[in-house]
Amino acid sequence: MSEVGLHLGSGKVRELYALDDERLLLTASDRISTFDVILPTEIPDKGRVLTGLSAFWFARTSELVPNHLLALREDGRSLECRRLEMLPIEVVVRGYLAGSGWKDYVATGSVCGHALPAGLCESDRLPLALVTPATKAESGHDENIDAAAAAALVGADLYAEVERIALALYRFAAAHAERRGIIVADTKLELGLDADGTLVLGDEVLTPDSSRFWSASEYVPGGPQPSFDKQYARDYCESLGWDKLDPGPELPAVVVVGTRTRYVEAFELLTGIAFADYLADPQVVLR
Ligand code: PZK
Repeated sequence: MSEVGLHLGSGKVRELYALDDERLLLTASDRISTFDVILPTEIPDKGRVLTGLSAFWFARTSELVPNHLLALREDGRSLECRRLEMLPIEVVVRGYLAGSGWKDYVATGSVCGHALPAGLCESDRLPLALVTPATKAESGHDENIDAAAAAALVGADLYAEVERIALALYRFAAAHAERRGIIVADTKLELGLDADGTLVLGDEVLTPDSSRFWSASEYVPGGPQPSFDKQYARDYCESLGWDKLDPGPELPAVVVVGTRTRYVEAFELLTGIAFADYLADPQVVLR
C-alpha cells in the first residue's frame, strides 16, 4: 500500500489516493456505467484508454492552461497529479444541444441563462459554444446554474478566467477531434487552484466518460445521437428490458469486445497513436 498511499475517495469508475502532501494518484478502472449504473462486467483496458486520452490532452493543452499532471505511470491507468484546491463548481462546455442542455432548452428556451434562438433541434450544433456551470452534488445529480450563481460561488474574476480557459480548451479539442471524425458534443472540466493561486485544470480531460463523443460520419441532428463508445452496451442493456436499476446486467463477450473496440478506436482516432504502442509504452502520448 505504501506506493499508492491513503485512499481518499472513489468516483463511479475511478479511485483517488494521496501519495504525499502535494501529490495524488488518480487510477481509472475498467468498470463501465450505463444509465448511471455500474455494470458487473468490465471492459478490458477501458481505464487505460481513458487515462491515455487524458494524458494526451494534458500534454497538448499545457500552453493553453496549466494542468495537474505530474506523471503517467507505467501501468497506463494511473496519473500522478498535483494536489489542488478544487473549485466548488464543475464546468461543462457545450458545442451541441444534448443531454440536460437540450432538456433545459425545451423547457425554458435557454441553457444555464444563455438565451438561444428558437427552433433548435436536439443535437444541433450551437451558434457559439456555451460554458454551463453546475454545482457538485454530493449524491445524485449535479444541478445546472447560471454564470451569476457560479461567479457568486468562486468570485467574478476567477469565474471569468474559468470561462475563458474552458472555451479555449473546448475549441482546441473540438477542432482537433472533428478533423479526425469525432464530434465533441460537450465536455466536463474540473479546475482548481494551486498553492500560488493559479487556476489549474484537474481531474480527467476530454475522455469519453467526461464528454459526449459522436461519430461525425453518423451525425444526424433532430434526435439523440449514438454514443461513440457506449452505444453497443446501452443497446444490449435496453434489449433485455432492464429496469435501469442496480444491479445492471452482465454483458456477453461479443458486447464486451464490440465496446472495447470502440474505446480503442476513439483513442486511435483522437491521438493518431496505435493503442498497442500505448500498451507497450504509455509515455508515447506525452511526446
Ligand atoms: C480531486 N476529485 C474527484 C476523481 C475520485 C474523485 N488535483 C486534485 N487535487 C485535489 N483534489 C482533487 C484533484 C483532482 N483531480 C478530484 N476529488 C478531489 C475524483 C477521481 C476519483 F474518487
